Amino acid sequence: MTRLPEPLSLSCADGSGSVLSYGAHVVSWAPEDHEPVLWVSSRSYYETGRAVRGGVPICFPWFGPGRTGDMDPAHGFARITEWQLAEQGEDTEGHAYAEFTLTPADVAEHLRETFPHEFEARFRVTVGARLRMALTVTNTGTGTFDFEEALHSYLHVGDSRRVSVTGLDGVSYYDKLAKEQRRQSGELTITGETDAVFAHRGEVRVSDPELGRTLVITKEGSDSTVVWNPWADKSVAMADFADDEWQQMLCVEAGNVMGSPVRLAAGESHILVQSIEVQELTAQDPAAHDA
Ligand code: TA6
Repeated sequence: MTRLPEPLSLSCADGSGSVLSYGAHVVSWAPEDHEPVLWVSSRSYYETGRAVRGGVPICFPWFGPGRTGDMDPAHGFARITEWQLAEQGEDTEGHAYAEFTLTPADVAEHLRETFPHEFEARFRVTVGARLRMALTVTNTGTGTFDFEEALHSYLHVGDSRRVSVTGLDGVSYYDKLAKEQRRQSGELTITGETDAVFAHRGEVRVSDPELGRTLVITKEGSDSTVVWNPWADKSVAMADFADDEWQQMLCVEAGNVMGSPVRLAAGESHILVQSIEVQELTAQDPAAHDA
């Protein structure tokens, strides 16, 4: 295993961030004059062959163990493969961006065999007052293939026990812990290990009374919203996760996973976008929860 090089810095007047070419993995972002919005574990590995624990891992071409339940590595090979930096610079709105590509030629042969299709994945990250991430997958072959994908965003929160997640009221979800379908009622609060895949295309708001802010997560081209917090026991079981760090993070992921894979015929493309903005906490946001 080799230690990863320093990430590429992206900075402009309204915000700054950084991204590794390894996994095209965004590892930091904050609007100007704000606390970091993305979280990375103090115990994260920074070496080839392992995923960085935090930021925004790109899950592709499958999610978790895949729909067969036996795929390896977890969440696919994209986040543990070196992507090619295609371009970087400032866009017409003065925001800093970088764009990476991944094709089968970049993937280790033993991993390439797990997904025997011709594709190009292109990931563009744009930082400013808003973080915008766009993952475009193109079928460059002659057949049709299905894939799963997710932008597995680790958000930095002041205390996960006090946040309130809105935008999911009435939405059906699969509870991966209880292994059953359920329906969300009202705001979602974190009161234990939480691992839920919502059939959901809209906006999610994470109100954080500890940090006095609301994170607004919007998306395009996504039928699945995943919410994950490992809570105490699972954090202790993960070597790359300090025991109490579950209190400072919450994953809200935009994707197309499990029952909602993407199908591409030859020559077709699909784009998945997740954007994150920071707003001050308002009186309309749910009240704080006692920790
Ligand atoms: O997105 C939630 C999840 O699928 C959880 O089940 C948990 O496994 C998490 O991803 C982290 O996965 P990782 O492979 O990065 O440890």
